[in-house]
Amino acid sequence: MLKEKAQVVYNKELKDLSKEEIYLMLLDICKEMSDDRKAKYEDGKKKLYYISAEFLIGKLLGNNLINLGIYEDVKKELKDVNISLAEIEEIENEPSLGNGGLGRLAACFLDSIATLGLNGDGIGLNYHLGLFKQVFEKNLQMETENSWITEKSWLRKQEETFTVQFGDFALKSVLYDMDVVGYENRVNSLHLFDIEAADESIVKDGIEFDKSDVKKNLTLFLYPDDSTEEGRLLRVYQQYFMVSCGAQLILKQAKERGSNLHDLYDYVTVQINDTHPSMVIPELIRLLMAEGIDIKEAISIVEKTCAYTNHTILAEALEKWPMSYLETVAPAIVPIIRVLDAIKKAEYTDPSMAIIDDENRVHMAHMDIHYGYSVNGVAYLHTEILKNNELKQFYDIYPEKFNNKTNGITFRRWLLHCNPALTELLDEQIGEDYKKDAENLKKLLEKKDNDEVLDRMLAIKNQNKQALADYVKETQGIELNTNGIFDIQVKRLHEYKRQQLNILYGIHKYLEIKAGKKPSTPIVMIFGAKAAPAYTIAKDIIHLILCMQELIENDEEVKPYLQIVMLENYNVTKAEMVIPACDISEQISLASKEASGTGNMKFMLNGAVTLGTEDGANVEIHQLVGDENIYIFGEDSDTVIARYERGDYCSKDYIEKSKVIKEAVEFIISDELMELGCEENLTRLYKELVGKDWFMTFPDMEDYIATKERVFADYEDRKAWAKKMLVNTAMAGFFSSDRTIAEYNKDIWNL
Ligand code: 26V
Repeated sequence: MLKEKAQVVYNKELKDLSKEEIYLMLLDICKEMSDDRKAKYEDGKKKLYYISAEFLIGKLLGNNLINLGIYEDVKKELKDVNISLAEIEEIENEPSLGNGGLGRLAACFLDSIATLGLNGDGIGLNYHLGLFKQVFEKNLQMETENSWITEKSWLRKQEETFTVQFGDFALKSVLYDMDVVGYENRVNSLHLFDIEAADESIVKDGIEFDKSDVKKNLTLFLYPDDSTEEGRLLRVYQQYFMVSCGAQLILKQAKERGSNLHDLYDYVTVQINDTHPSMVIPELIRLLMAEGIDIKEAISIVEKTCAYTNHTILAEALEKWPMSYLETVAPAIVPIIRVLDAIKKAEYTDPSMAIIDDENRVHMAHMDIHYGYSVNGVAYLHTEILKNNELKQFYDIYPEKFNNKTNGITFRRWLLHCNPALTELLDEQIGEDYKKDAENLKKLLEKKDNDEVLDRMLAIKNQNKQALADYVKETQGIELNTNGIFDIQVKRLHEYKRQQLNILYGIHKYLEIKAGKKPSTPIVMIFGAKAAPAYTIAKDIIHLILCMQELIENDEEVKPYLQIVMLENYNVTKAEMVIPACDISEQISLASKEASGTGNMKFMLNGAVTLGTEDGANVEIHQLVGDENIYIFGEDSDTVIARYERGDYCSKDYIEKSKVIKEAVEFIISDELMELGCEENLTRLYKELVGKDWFMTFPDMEDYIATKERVFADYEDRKAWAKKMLVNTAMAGFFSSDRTIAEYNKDIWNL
């Protein structure tokens, strides 16, 4: 196939093409094949629109080749002329359209929607620079722009344009579509809206730019810094632009499928991914009114069309926009929001349920819950906390709206693509039907006492560790000790995720080794995390990790036993390297705070054993694998929630009570670290932990240390460890996003 194409396109032999030429040729082949597939599938009557500020899709070439069913053929044809497909895949820039779990979930969902043959598209924005690129300088995180769009890419420019009217001006949209290729199934679209005049040249110095120049900056960055009013306004401009374009597209397509708009809910369902797209509710109402439908009917149509997913209980992450912002950005929907608010205020007097509060702020989640037909959390525990605590007042009046949809991940990317060796072993041992129905992974349990299978699982893990080590050596010049146990925490940096707890353990271990107590197996602690540019304490935690990395790197006494390494610019591409190489998956959030987590599922699938709190989807992992195959520590969510309610947490009490905690915390401001790091940052972090510690690092710390010692001791028995690995992989089927999407469809979308 490639040979002929090389002749036609470049008039060259395949072996003589450059990597770039091969990449572009494969891009074309994929597009042609997905066009053929698109023509084969019917649209049906009802269509889902998954609307989201983020789609963290990762590189697409490998994934699309797999889903088109030609990955192995292409790989072989290239190998025959001595070209590695992996090297071709490296050419592609990773799209920078997301931040973390929320955006990656949206990407996994699109893959599963198409794979299950459902008619459902994504709607989002085409950020030119997306999320910043992280670079380390002097042990500090610096941010630079991440320009990812190339002349030829997966983006396909469409003819369709819409106009969005803001308060003082209007902007015309440009639409780019990307194909979403299902695994041996239909092809859907990800619609990414943009503006023609987006101007990357206004970005100066790192990621600084004029936040007020909306006509040029609207689609430059994902989550522009919101520490200033102009930054916050820009976020609202982005959100309104996204939902207005989306709503216009939705209505246009619904009419094309035969809707008269009075019956919109028979033709359309809109899944609102967190609150960033919440303005789609009043915008749809507005557009229906513009079509001659009266407001009462328009509201009742939209109420049956929109469904909302909540992804966090953190108060600071639940969006509340001042009414004045909406008056500036989207004055046309302000009167509608006032009506929506008035209707509910007349019915419910509880001020905690108001859409517009007494400070004249609009609570986006409240609007979603009142006017959506479904509200779901993303893991069992999370949904329970929403129902019984955070959103209890809403659950009391709308119990029928609340439902749980435990998150999932696509096995195409997180097993088939990232771990071909494990995939091959599975194919050989249990057949390939797990690829279509992930529950079949359970067949692997029958091999639990098969020494050959266990040895091969260990060998594959070692091979993946070596591959990661090679990559880290090449990209960061650091040599990982592949004889060590790889203990990994990769995720956005946030205090509730408690990277600080992990690095305090690192300090504790360092001090122990210094005092002569050496671990039998070397410990390789790996971190990867970006901190929001304005999140000072998160950046200080990165600083501490990097200082510890440097301290140990230069300490020949400690280095053979302990390594601390922070990967620069952690992203989907790096995740695909890191996850298959992991022995211990750190999922140590403060119980009740991590809505679900999805990294935990990826690690489990790839045979890592979880060390975690009873939080988010860890609870379900625990249930599936049993006590023997997971390490649970720390206080449970009820205890934590009760302590927040009492408001009597005092970190000093814990620090003073425990020698190990005190020594580790004091080390943050030790001479050794002050010499390597910035006094200001280290002191600030120290004071934060000693004086406040809002996310309660210390009540769990002694248990964390003790549990980790147990993990390391158990790791010494490799055969027993391999069994834990096997059980984790075998039981991961539940976390396939195909299962999650089938549930969304059955309970919410009814496509
Ligand atoms: C947003 C913000 C924004 C402002 C300041 C602090 C802050 C903290 C957290 C967030 C998170 C927003 C929503 C989100 O990304 N949630 C994640 O969604 C994943 C997919 O459902 C889930 O696995 C993660 O547990 C959850 O944190």
